Order: sequence, then C-alpha cells, then structure tokens
Amino acid sequence: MRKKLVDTAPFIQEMIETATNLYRLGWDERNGGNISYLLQEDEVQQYLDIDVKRKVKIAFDASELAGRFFLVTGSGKYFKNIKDHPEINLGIIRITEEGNQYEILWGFENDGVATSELPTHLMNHIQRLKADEKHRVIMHCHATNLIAMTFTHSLNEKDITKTLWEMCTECIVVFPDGVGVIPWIVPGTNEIGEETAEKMKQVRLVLWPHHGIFGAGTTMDETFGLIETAEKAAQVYTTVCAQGGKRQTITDEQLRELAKAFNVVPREGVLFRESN
Ligand code: 2HA
Ligand code: ZN
Repeated sequence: MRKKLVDTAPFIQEMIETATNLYRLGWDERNGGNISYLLQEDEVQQYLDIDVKRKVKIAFDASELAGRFFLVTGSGKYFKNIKDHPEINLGIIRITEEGNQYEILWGFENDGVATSELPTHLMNHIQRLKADEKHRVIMHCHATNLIAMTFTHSLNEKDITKTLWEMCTECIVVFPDGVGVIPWIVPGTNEIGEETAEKMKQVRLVLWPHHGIFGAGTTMDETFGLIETAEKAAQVYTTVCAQGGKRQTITDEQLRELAKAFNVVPREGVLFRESN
C-alpha cells in the first residue's frame, strides 16, 4: 500500500503547531528550545518505509530505549522555521539495539542532526517511562518569566513551587508534584541530562537556572499546557512584584482545599502544617 505523505502525519502537525506557538510566545528565540516525541512503530509505518538514511553517535548508553522511535527537533535549527521546512528542521530517529547510535529515518535534510540536548531528552524519557507508561513528550523552552525568577527568587525547589502555586489557583492542580530545580550546568552535556533526569523521577517540570525549563507529558498538548501554566504563574509573579508585592495570597489552607477538590496529592513539605 502506498504510504501517506510524512508531512501530513498528525504527529508532525502537532509538532509544527507546538513549535510555532512556542516561537510566537517568545520562548524559543533563534535556535532556543527542543522537543522530542516518542512515536509508536505502527504510527511511523503508516507514513514511512523504515529505511535508514544515516547513523549518528549517542554519547551515553541509551540501550534502555533500543528500537524506540522519536520525532525530534534539529540541532541549531530555529523553531521559527519548522512550519515552512519540517523536513530540514525535524527528524524521525530510531535508537539502535546497542543504544550508542540513532538512525535517521526521515528529515534532518542537508546533513542535520538531532538537538544538542538529545542526551537530556533520552535520559528524561527513560525516567518518565518508568514513572508513567503513557509518557510520550519531553519539551524544553526558554520561558521568559520562569528564567527571570531564577535571578530574583530563592532557587530552593520547595520555595519556588510554593510561590508558583500561590500565583494562580489552577497551578497546584496542574503540577501537584511541583517544580524541580538543578544547579547551573553547561547545556548539551551528559551531566545536565543526568541531573535533570534524576529530578524527573519525581516531577514533570525541571527548571534550569538562568536558562529555561524542561517539561514532560503524555501528549504534546498536555506538556505544552504544563509549561504554559508554570510560565503564566511566573508572569503573574513578575507583575505582582512590579505592582509592589503581595497584600494577600492563596493560603495554604486554600491550596489544601484545592488539592482535595481536584483529587491531587501536593508535593510533601511545601505547604505549612502538613495534615498527617
Ligand atoms: O537548542 O535551547 O539548551 C538550544 C537550546 C539548548
Ligand atoms: Zn535551552
């Protein structure tokens, strides 16, 4: 049977739409940001003959993901350009059996390769799949107000989680596990990947101080929504500070009521007077 055009695949369309939104929101200037999307083999095969175009080395042991397919943004590529040239700025890859290389099956035309943050993405996928078998998406962007907060706010992750929860009523419901924070580390390294993945055991949002945020989720929309909600809270924080600071807040008691009403368990140690 003739394959459908790869460009028409829903997973490519979702990726284009998300990258375009992230660019439009100003969170992925120049080559900032990267996304990886775990695909099912049968999803890929509807659009693609599995035909290896090139192989590229992976600098850590990714064998836990052997045989897995990912749609990934390209290294040095601009989110701004993804919608007009997906075949240059995106690629579909498969991790080899040995886990030390990936095979390019589609895209990355003109000798492109996967994002420089691929080690972090793959390490995060490994962790999140252990925490949630429905996990699919890792997303990194340079969300403006979240970055700004890493200059002005305590970097203690419980403090920053509490502040974000207090900024918008829905935050505790959207990210009850809160936000992880790692130390400042050079991007693109295995070290930053390992630190981020360690946090991803417990949380779906990890802040990189003075750089940006990583989010994880089961769908593109959910992951985008998670980052968008945290960034909105950070934007409110910026505005509250600019207006001279808080005069009242959502209290811990109210945060507990919210958690109860929406059936979520808030991260331990963030709210005052743990009830048990
Ligand atoms: O790909 O955002 O963290 C550019 C980056 C690196
Ligand atoms: Zn970045």
